[in-house]
Amino acid sequence: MEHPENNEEYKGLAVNKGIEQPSSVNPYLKRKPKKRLFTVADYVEGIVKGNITILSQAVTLVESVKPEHQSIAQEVIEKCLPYSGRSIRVGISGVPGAGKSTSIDVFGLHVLEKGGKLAVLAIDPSSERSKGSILGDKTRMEQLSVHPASFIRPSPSAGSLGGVARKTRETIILCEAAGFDKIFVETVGVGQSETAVHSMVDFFLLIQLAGTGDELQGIKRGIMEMADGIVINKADGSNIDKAKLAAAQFRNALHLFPAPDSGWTPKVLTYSGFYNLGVKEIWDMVYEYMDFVKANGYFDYRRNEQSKYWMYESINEQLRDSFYQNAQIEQMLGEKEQQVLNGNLTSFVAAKKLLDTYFEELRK
Ligand SMILES: Nc1nc2c(ncn2[C@@H]2O[C@H](COP(=O)(O)OP(=O)(O)O)[C@@H](O)[C@H]2O)c(=O)[nH]1
Ligand SMILES: [Mg+2]
Repeated sequence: MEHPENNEEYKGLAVNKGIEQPSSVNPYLKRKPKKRLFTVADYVEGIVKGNITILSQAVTLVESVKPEHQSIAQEVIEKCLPYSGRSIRVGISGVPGAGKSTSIDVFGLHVLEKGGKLAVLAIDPSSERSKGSILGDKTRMEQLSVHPASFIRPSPSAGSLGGVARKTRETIILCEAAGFDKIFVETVGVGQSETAVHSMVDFFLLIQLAGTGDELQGIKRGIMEMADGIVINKADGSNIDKAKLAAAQFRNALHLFPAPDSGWTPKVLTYSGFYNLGVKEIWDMVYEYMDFVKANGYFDYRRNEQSKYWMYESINEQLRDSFYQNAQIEQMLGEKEQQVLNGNLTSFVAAKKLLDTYFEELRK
């Protein structure tokens, strides 16, 4: 018996034979085609036409660690190169709280008054940990973030500073190809990231604060030497005199440094990002600098030097990756490290053994 419930003993109950259930997926429904991956040509065409969606997607590929994404990205970058380079690139640095985000908002609106398009990028080697401490707060870039001529992209979170910086530099190329003629690169004013930003911009703007009386302390000499302009923010309210004093101190300190290769004398200005005071003067300075270095040839010289620098950086990065990702090396590394720590091997010999093994592996 098919259904035991249909037994005589159960009165007033009849269970019918069931029917076959249709598949839960409608067989007549056409399967949605998989999201089509753009070809290199699609990306390049979209970027050159200024399509922001495609630009964003291409930047995502640049930031991706997947080899198949990287290979498309590299081709796209190469094809975009002829359309790139026609922009002014400004690095903006300052310690957290200096007012970078607030300032970039007003700086951005100021430079866009004359037309054109602005891309704001960032280099933040800590962003993986902090989930994007800079440019994370688009709220402080209230006006710029909704401006139709702006493109704001937080720092790629790629681990090593070198990797993050390379990706930002490649993103600059894509943005320029998409018609962005003004590029800001923001970075936190601590440590090595300034060097990275300096190596990809035409003008390096350092935002400083007044107030402690000995402003110059704690500012790394190297960072000051990189600056083409130093601007003291928050020169408003009762802080104006302190800001002016700080500016005088910076001017004096700058005299102690050797004259920069550009022949340009770095300027020190005070301003208030919050109250939008002195912002025009800052950008007059930047444009004056651009005219100056374009006239004396330093503009092209610096860009060429940067290209050279990035070639060597890329070689170093790829060699390092190839070495550390080698299976044999990965296996040996811990053991050699231990031997060095135990005093059984000198650092130099350990390194040599690892490198010898690596080169042998390559020959296989
Ligand atoms: N008084 C004054 N405060 C400012 C000025 N610019 C920024 N701030 C304040 O300083 C704090 C840090 O600013 P923010 O732009 O987030 O700095 P960031 O960390 O360098 O990006 C915020 O509370 C701002 O409101 C300014 O020009 N004057
Ligand atoms: Mg900020």
